[in-house]
Amino acid sequence: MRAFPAPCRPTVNRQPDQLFAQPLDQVPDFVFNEDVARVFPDMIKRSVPGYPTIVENIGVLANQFAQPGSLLYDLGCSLGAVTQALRRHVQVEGCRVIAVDNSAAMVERCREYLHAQDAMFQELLPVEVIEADILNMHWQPASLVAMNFTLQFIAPENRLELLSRIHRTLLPGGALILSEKLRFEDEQQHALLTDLHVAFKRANGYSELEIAQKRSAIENVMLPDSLEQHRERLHAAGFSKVVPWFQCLNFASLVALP
Ligand code: GEK
Repeated sequence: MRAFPAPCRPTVNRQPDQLFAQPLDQVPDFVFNEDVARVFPDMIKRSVPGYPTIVENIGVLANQFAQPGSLLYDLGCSLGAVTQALRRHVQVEGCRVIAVDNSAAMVERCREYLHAQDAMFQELLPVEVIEADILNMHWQPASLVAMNFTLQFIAPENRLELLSRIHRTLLPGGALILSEKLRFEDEQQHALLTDLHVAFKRANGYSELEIAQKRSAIENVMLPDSLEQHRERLHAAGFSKVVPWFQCLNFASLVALP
């Protein structure tokens, strides 16, 4: 069996996210720089409801779609959490992973963590970590593409073209796994789930100041769509079937079949 036991994962940096804890005169737009990369595991776990469940199950789902000798993409890999889940769960012969991110700080740490795994365990899926813009990269045929909370950072006018490109890259029988923060067309539903998400962050130790400053940093950078928009666009990109498999508050994950 290729998977390795969870308690033996290499220690991932667990520095607490305090990036917005002090009042800022002007809150700059959010960027995935070295400061963010340093606290990212703590930040994403305390900000995205269901994140650990989604990541782990992307590995489980991927094992259903991965084909022998094929390529698996982790697009917007950050520190490689999804790639590590692929390594834990995909047991199909001859697969390899390409993990892509355009943040140099993320890519550097991602490589460090994955190399540490390579040194500790044998027979892990081979991984290549590439620093590139997913809007401008060389594609190879793949049986699985995972985009875990990445599409929301792509300019809306580029999203359809990117999904069409992914559709063309997928082998028959493959899949795209797409996780995103959602907005809701029904105002009441949107307000309720937004309030509940704020409660989630508060319960995870973020102060009102941190929540407000982070919202202001991210609002021009991360632009969520509704589930209806995702469905329509995925169909327009050529996907025949769109199946939501997870939702927690305003965060969801879909499987799209070519
Ligand atoms: C996880 N998937 O832990 N090209 C490449 N990377 C990009 C681009 C782009 N054009 N735009 C943004 N990114 C990860 C979490 S985080 C989500 C993904 C979040 C990268 C960006 O640098 C960042 O690392 C990632 O997409 C989004 O499962 O922080 O909410």
